Amino acid sequence: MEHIHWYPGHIAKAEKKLKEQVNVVDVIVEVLDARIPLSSSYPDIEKLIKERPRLILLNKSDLANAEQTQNWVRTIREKTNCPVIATSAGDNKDLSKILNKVIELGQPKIIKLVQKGLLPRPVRIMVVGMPNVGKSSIINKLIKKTKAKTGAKAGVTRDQQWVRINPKIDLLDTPGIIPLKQDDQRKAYKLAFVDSIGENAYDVEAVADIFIKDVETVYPEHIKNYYKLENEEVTIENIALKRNWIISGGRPDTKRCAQNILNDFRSGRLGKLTLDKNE
Ligand SMILES: Nc1nc2c(ncn2[C@@H]2O[C@H](COP(=O)(O)OP(=O)(O)OP(=O)(O)O)[C@@H](O)[C@H]2O)c(=O)[nH]1
Ligand SMILES: [Mg+2]
Repeated sequence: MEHIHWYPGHIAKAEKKLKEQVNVVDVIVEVLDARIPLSSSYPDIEKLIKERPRLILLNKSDLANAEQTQNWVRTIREKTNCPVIATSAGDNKDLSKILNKVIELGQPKIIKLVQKGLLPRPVRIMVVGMPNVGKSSIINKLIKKTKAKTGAKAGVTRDQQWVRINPKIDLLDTPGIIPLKQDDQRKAYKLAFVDSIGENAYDVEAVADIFIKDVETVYPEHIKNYYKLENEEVTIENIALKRNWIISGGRPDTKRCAQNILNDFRSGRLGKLTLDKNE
């Protein structure tokens, strides 16, 4: 398997900034990608956020398998003891749930302040998560304006300030980016599937190759049926030939095909697929 690698310098910088942000908030809203709830999570999150209360969102649930999302909500809730909500950017029904939960999670801190003789204040929250999981979209939803920049590519957000989203909640308007670690290549591949890793860190054909194999494992025949393969083996070459994507010499255009397959998945055209198995 070809290695996916990125720059350690960026990781150290991201970690330092995240620590500074965490220091000034009471409650953390951790955003995971519902299609890969495990691979988009960070094993050391509790240490990273210094054991602050945490609300976990399984975002992009509109792109994930609904039944699997419900299973994952339950599993993660049991495993972490944190509240977990499935969300999607295009749906506002989850907004009041998110607001109520963060107020509830922040209460013990505010009560403590009051016991110390200080005045009560709004709960301070921030959104954290890996690149491209939908942090800015969630912040926009909380602020109710399209103020924080959203973008299709990884690593779009910069600079920060507080935004009062209601009398009880202050939001840090810049999300915390959880650094990717290089030690788990299986995870790295899954993060590449959902476009959480910049494309210069990997070979698109290698990633698409693992992608179709993973999908066939979790959803047998899905790739085969979607790309209308018959008796051919499920490979990028065969999909390219089927689509008539040919380069000079009659060879399949595997590069174009690989990019297209990943785009089909990322846009949801390929269907609602959850690629982390919940066992
Ligand atoms: N289908 C779907 N798309 C979403 C959802 N949330 C975000 N997106 C899209 O995913 C892409 C990334 O969303 P952002 O909100 O910019 O993600 P981010 O975590 O802030 O990304 P970075 O700032 O790059 O780390 C954008 O194209 C969004 O429109 C969702 O729930 N469902
Ligand atoms: Mg962003």
